[in-house]
Amino acid sequence: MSKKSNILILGGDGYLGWPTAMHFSSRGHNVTVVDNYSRRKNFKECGVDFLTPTLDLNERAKIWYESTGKEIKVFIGDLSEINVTKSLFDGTVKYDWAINKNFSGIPNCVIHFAEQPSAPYSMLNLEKSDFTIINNLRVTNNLMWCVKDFSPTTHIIKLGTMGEYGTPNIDIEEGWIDIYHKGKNDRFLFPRQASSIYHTSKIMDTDLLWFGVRTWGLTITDLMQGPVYGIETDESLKDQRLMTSFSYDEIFGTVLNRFIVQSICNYPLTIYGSGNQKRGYLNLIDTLKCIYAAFENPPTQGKLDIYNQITEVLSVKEIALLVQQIGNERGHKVKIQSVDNPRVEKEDHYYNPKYSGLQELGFKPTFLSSEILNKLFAICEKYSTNINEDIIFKGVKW
Ligand code: USQ
Repeated sequence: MSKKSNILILGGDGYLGWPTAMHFSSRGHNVTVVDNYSRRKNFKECGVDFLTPTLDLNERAKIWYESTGKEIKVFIGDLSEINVTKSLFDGTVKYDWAINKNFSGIPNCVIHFAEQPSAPYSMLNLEKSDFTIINNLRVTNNLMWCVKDFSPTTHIIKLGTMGEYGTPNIDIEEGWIDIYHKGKNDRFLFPRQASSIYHTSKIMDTDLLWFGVRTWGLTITDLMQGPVYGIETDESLKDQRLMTSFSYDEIFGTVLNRFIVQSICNYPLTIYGSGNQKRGYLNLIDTLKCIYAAFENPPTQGKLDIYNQITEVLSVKEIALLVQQIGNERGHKVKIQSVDNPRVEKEDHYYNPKYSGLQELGFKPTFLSSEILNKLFAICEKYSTNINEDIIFKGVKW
C-alpha cells in the first residue's frame, strides 16, 4: 500500500466512522467521509440524543483542518442510491466541505461502516426492520458493483460483527471452518446464526461480499467486531469538539457505555436476564488500531480475509461489577438490577472465540482497566447535565 492513500470512509458521521477518519488523516492519507445522517434521523424518530455535543461533519472537518492543517473531504449523500456511490468512483462527486474541491481520485481503500448499526432499532417494527435490511444490503451491493466496475483492485474493509456467529456450542474460528464430510474436505464461512435482524443483515452482506470475492476477484477484509466502548481517541484530544458521538440510550448505546452513564445518574445498571451472556469487547482506540492493521495488511487480490476484532471476553455481570466498583470509588452509589431480558438470546452458554489474527499482524490490545474506566467516567461526568433518564430503558422487546 502506497504511503499516502486515498481512503473513502462510508458512514463517516458514526461512532466509529469519524474517529477512523481522523486516525487515517493524521497518518497522512487523503480521507473522504460520506454520510447521509440517517442515524441522526433515526435518533429523532426514537426521541433519543447523544450524551456529548456532536457537531455535523462539515463543522468537525473544519475544526480538524484548523487544528492540524489536514483536510478531510465531506460528502453528504445516501449511498443506497447508486448514482451517489458511483459519483465517488467516477469523479462526479460534489463535496459539501473540502479545501480543494477537486476529485480526490479513485479510492485505494474503502472502509464501510454505512449501515444501520442497532439491534434493538431493527427489532422495533416491520418498517425499521425493513429499513435495516434494505439500507445495509443496498449500500453494500452498490459498493461492491462500483469497485468491480471502476477499480477492482480497491481494498474494501467491511465492519462485520461477532454477533453474526451467535453463541454456538463450539469454538468460534476466525471466519472459516474446515469441514470433513463423507470422506471429503472443504473450507466454508464459519456458520452464522444471529439473534437480531440487524445482525442478520450483517450476515447477508458478508455473503454478498464473499460472492464478489469468489466471482469477480474483489479484495476484502471483514472485521468481525464485538461491542465497542470508549469515547476519546488520540486525535480527539486536540479539541473536545472533535470527540465522537456517544450513545447511552437503550436503542443505540452499547452496554459498557450505558452502564457508565447509568452509574452517574444513579440509575441501576440494567443487567438483561442472568447477565451471564458473554461477548468479546474492545476499546474504541483498539478499533482504530485494528482497522489500520487491516489496511496495512490487505489480502492478496481476489481473497477475503476475516479477523475477529475483540480484545477480551466478558460477561455482562462482570462488566457491571467492574463499572460498579469504579463508580463507587468516584462517589456514585451504583446499584445493579437484573431485569427480564427483553431480547431473545442465550444467557448461559459456551463462548470461546479465537482472536489472534489481528495481533499476528502487530496489533497490541488495550485491556479494560480501572484507568480506562476512570477516564470514561470523567468525560461522562463532565456532560452529566445532558443525561436524559427517560431514554435509558423502555424494554424494546423481541
Ligand atoms: N445488555 C444488558 N444490559 C443492557 C444492554 C445490553 O445486559 O442495558 C446485554 C445484551 O443483552 C447483550 C450484551 O449486553 O447480551 C451486548 O449488548 P449491546 O447492546 O452492547 O450490543 P449489541 O446489541 O450486540 O450490538 C452492539 C452494537 C452493534 C455491534 C455489536 C457487536 O450496537 O453495532 O455490531 O455490538 S456484537 O454484539 O459482537 O455483534
